[in-house]
Amino acid sequence: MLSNIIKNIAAVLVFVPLMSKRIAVIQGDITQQRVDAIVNAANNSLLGGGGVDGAIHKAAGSGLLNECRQLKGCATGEAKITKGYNLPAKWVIHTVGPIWYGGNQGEDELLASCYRSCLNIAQEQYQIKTVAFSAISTGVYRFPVERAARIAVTEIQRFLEKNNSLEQVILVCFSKSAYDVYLSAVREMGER
Ligand code: AR6
Repeated sequence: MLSNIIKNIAAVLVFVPLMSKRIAVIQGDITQQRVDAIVNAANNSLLGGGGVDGAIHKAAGSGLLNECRQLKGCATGEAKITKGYNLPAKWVIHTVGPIWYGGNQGEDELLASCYRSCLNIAQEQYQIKTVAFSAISTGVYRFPVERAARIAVTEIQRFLEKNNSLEQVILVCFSKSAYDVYLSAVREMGER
């Protein structure tokens, strides 16, 4: 309980200085984010799993799984959208990141494609203004975190440069170590 309060205060303290920017990094639980859309790190079935996928399905309730069943899966690097059901977020964008096989199986391009697909869905189809991403592929799929963070920030920056409809993209990191890595990537690459 106390540790949760401390974590939330820490998240706010870190979040506030970055508020003026369109890319923010926070440490927290994506299921609790009050944004228009959250991005799930799903698998090809879209029928749930562990990690962030399991947490999102648990928090959203069975309506999410019912809608996911109609989608007939999703290819790696692509994305599909559903409603958010019991989540504070109105929408869930489900994307399937690549499994890391050492870097010679097109992993970088597939991960970049995940970010582009999600951002395209957000802006073209649903007029979403705020999107929170999980750290796609960096858990069970074992994508190296520093490399994943650079790809995420590069794609988000490229997109924001060309598109004005999205007001803010938040990178939600579960662990402090992931938070440090994604924040460094944002700072190193700087918002142009
Ligand atoms: N909020 C934010 N981030 C979280 C949360 C949460 N509640 N829970 C975990 N993470 P992973 P992947 C972080 O394994 O590597 C699933 O079974 C976690 O610490 O969830 O893309 C799917 O069904 C890590 O940094 O996703 C697939 O089979 C990040 O989310 C497979 O895992 C991603 O870790 C996808 O693997």
